[in-house]
Amino acid sequence: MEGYACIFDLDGVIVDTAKYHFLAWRKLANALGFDFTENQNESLKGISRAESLDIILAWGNVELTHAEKDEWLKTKNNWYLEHVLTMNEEAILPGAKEFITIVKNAGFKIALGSASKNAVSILEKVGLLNQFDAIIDGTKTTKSKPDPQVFTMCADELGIAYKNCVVFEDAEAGIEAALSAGMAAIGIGNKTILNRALFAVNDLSEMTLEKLPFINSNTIPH
Ligand code: B16
Ligand code: MG
Repeated sequence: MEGYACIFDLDGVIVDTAKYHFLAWRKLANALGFDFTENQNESLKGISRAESLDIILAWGNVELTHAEKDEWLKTKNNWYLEHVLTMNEEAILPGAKEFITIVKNAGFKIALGSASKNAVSILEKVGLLNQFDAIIDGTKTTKSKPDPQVFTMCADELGIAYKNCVVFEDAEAGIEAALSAGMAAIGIGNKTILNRALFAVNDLSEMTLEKLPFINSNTIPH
């Protein structure tokens, strides 16, 4: 039997850490004398920490040296981790744990494809670390979404053909990354923003095996 895989993004798909990123980035902006809105924060989803800082500094017309940026990146991450410390199993988004179990029981491989350098500690905090056959995160990638690298690395580690992978993503950049990899993409969240996805659901509680694009009588192992 040919292998198939589901690749999950972390922030916005498995856990709602976007609100903690927003709080920490906003604290940084305020410390530098400006502010930004939750709406602007939408465009930071799926974007790496360093690139997010550059975008935010441009919003505030603030220019910093490399050394200053490095300091702020550390400070922002420490503020972010203060929130991560409070996370437990209850922080898992609706349906995520259940759908992962359904997919695993159906015999498909599971991977995490996230831009976050904190992915492993977050999965550990919410008790999902041992669920994944492969974990590719911001500590392993050299290119950010919309580059397909994070997802092709997942498939390569699993030994699954790209066309047999489906990616679950809450960010436009992540949907683009999946499509560039030749994978199917299912959106989590706003159907209008994620209009390039195969379809979108509000959260994984709305997902069933039958909705997976590669499901037919030949793909379910007997
Ligand atoms: P960190 P994802 C992304 O996670 C977040 O959506 C994005 O806001 C964040 O800047 C990025 O991870 C890096 O996170 O600061 O923890 O390394 O959606 O790709 O799981
Ligand atoms: Mg995300």
